[in-house]
Order: sequence, then structure tokens, then C-alpha cells
Amino acid sequence: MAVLSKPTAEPKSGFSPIPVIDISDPESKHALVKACEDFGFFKVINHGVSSELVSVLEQEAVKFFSLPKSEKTQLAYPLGYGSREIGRNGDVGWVEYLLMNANLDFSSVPFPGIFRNALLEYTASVRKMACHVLEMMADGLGIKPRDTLSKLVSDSNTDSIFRVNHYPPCPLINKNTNGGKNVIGFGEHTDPQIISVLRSNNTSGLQISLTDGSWISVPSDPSSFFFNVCDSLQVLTNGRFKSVKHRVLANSRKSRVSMIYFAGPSLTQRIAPLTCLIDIEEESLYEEFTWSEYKNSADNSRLSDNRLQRFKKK
Ligand code: GA4
Repeated sequence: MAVLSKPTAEPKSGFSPIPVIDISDPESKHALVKACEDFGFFKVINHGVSSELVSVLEQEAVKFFSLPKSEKTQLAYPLGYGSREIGRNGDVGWVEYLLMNANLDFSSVPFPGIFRNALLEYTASVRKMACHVLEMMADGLGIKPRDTLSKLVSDSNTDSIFRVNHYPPCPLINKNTNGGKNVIGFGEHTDPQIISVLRSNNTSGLQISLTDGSWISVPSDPSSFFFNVCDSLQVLTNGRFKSVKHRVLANSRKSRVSMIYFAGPSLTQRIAPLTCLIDIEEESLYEEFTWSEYKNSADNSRLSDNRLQRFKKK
């Protein structure tokens, strides 16, 4: 079963409003804060993550997805393979994926050593980059100490997830048979964690929703990383940063491969607006919760649900 949606306008070629942040320049902290307020989304350049490591990981993932279905479906938790079905509550998409607990050492997975080592090295370098970005954010927001946000995700025992998505070319996208409608690869949602870091091959498909509700396509850029502000960071900043709604549309001709590191805190971590970010005469907009409570509530939700609604103060 495929999910269809209305056709959307493609961006005019050459121009994209998506903020680009050079994280090798400490002065980018101001643009970074603005990007999180205006879009909840930005592209990172000059990140220092090895392009060779990225391409080894991508090649190994592509090899995995080309295995016979019977082999892929043998993989069970903590290494989960999924196809079409997303979550446990009836969401589907034109996608197959691997979902892994990133705080394990991948030693229990039946992958070739090269794949396992690439997973280990990649998740470690992306976590380091995410911490660097969170420290720049703290600087930009004037939060002291500057590791206030990064320390939530820096430990190897924090609850982080690594996901590799493969969107095969979709033969259903044909103007003559489906009226030019889009096929949904991964339906619209926000990410529950603190921050997520995405890298894809050269096939576009990712779209983000702007504050006016319109959707814009994100031009693919395999040499950069894309960051999403997630729900828990929206709460920590008392709504100042926006948890970005995003989705992926399938492509008629090309496969898209994306890998996403979802940086989450430890299960017992309390999440509430940081007092230093609540202005005088302003109130906390959210009830405090633990990450474990929020995660459980997310697992019981549908993809497109507004998961923060339940935790908003009345
Ligand atoms: C969205 C972000 C991550 O991909 C994810 C997803 C999770 C899953 O695939 O199991 C969820 C989704 C995500 C939020 C709502 C629930 C849970 C699918 C779903 C319908 C791994 C995550 O942490 O939350």
C-alpha cells in the first residue's frame, strides 16, 4: 500500500532558503540560533567528518539492502530491519530501513566487520559533531556552562538511535496513472529526541515544513550534514527553537539512501525548559517529563501526531 499526497511545488533551481552553517567558525553561533528559531533545520559544512568513512558506510548499507528479503528480515532487535511499516501503529511508507540502538557497540550484529567498524566510527564522529553544534548553540543562546546541552547526549550510555533508510525508485509515480501525486517515502513527523543529524546520497526527497505550513524541498548534498531540532530541544528552549516537521517523498527513478543519528538523552533525564531561557514575566510552556516517559508516549503515537501537545501547560 502506498501513501499518496497532493503534488507540491519544487523550489526554483539554484536558490534554497535553507540556512548553511560553517561550524569551523565560532561566529556562526548567531546564524545557528536564528536557523533553529526560524526553521528548526540547517545544513552544516566544514564539519570534519571523513568523507571516506561516510562512503564506506553507505556502500556497506547498499550491499545490505541488496540482499534477498529473506536474509534481511532475519535481523531482529537490537538490529531491526523494517520494510514499509514504520513504528507499531499502522504507519507505512515507500521505504525499507535498519534501526539500531547507537549506544550498543554493534558487536551483536551479523554484519561483515567492515560494516560494523564503519558504524562504530561513524556514530562516534557524528556524536562528536552533534556535541560541537550543541556547544555553539549554547554559546549563541548565552547559556553557561557551554556543555549544558551537549552533556545531555555526549555519554555513550545516552539513548541514541541510528537509522539507515533506503527509498527504492517508485514505479507508482507516473503522471498518467496517479495524476502526478507524490508517493510518501516517510510520512510527516517531528523527531522526539534532542537533535538529529542526517546525511543522504545525491537523491533528493526530503522536505521540511515552514512555519506558515508550506513544504519546501531540501536539495540533496552528500558532502554536508542536515540537522533537525527535535521535540526535546524545543522544550529545553521553552519553544524558542522549533522542532521541524519533515517528510520524504519517493523518487520515480533513483534510490535514496539516508543515514540519521538521533541524539537522545539518558532514559532518566528530566526534560524541562532551562530556567536561564525563561525570560522574566514569561512562564514555562511545558510540564516536565523524563525522556523515558516521552519515548514511551512517542512509541504509542502515530507518525504525524503532535506529541508535545500532551505536555503543554494549559
Ligand atoms: C521518528 C524519528 C525516528 O526515526 C524514530 C521513529 C520511531 C520508529 O520508527 O520506531 C517512531 C517515530 C520516530 C515517532 C513516532 C513513533 C515512533 C515511529 C512512530 C510511528 C526511530 C523515533 O525515535 O521516533
